[in-house]
Amino acid sequence: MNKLYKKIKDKINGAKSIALFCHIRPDFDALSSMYALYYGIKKDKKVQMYSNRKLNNKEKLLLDDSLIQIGGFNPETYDLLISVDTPNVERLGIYGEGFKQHKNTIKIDHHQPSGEEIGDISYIDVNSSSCCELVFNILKAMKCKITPQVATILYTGLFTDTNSFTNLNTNPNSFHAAYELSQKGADIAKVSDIINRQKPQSEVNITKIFYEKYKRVDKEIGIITITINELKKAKAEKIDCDGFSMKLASMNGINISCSIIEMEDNKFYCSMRSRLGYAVNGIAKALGGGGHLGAAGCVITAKSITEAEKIVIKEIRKYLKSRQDDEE
Ligand SMILES: [Mn+2]
Repeated sequence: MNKLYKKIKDKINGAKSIALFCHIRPDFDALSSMYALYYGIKKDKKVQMYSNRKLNNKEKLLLDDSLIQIGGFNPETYDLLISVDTPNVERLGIYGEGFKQHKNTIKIDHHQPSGEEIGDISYIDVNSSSCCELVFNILKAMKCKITPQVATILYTGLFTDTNSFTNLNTNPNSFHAAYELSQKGADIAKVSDIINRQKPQSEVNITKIFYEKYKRVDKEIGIITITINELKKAKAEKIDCDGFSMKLASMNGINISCSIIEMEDNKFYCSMRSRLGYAVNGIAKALGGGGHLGAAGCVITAKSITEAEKIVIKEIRKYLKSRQDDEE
């Protein structure tokens, strides 16, 4: 067995009580990685999952929300802490400090390392299309039973982080994992149905605003800004806007796209996508965030959404200019 897998296996087997964490504003890959790990290892020990927010209605169709705890975490009551899909302390939100100070921690992630490192042991594979694939590898190495339920959960993270196997991060291992999970009884039809065919009305409402409002800058940059008022008008939340940067990047001629969603306190959540041959992780990093080559994000503090937009466009232009210079 791979040395790293063995180390992780020994740590997990040696612990009696384990707490699991994922990143703030979790996506399906983050939650699914945590849930699959939970089901895989809980057998003879106390395992508790923590998150910064409750599950939404869509997530509840695939994951049991009664198993997750929001807040109220005491690091001393656990022998081992494990983070999934999370590159740094900041992305752990309210759990960051406790995690950092704990003496026994593992990090399992597929993001480019950025910010303040976490984990005494790190299993990082930036070439993996989802964190769920890494958790799957660990569970296999530990000879944990992969039930159809766990296979379905792992498949959900893989399916969503590859955007239904269409993102640029999709690779032979993604399909191999999908094949294996399907063999282990993952309910592929159910996952497709929940992820792609059950758009809530709130998402439809805010998508209408998206199509009315999006714009192109310098022909090749796609931008959408969504204010708190627009979210309210559409009875929508940030999560309903999750596909916007991808929608922009799928438009002919757009090489870099960005959705800017207003949050509280002059903070703006910014999600970026790029076309093949272009990268957004450097742009996100320059703005204090991070991510993958073709999909990245950051949070910008600005006086207004217009100012946030200017900041992002400036950074995107800087990147496009440097890219041009490299070509010359
Ligand atoms: Mn992920």
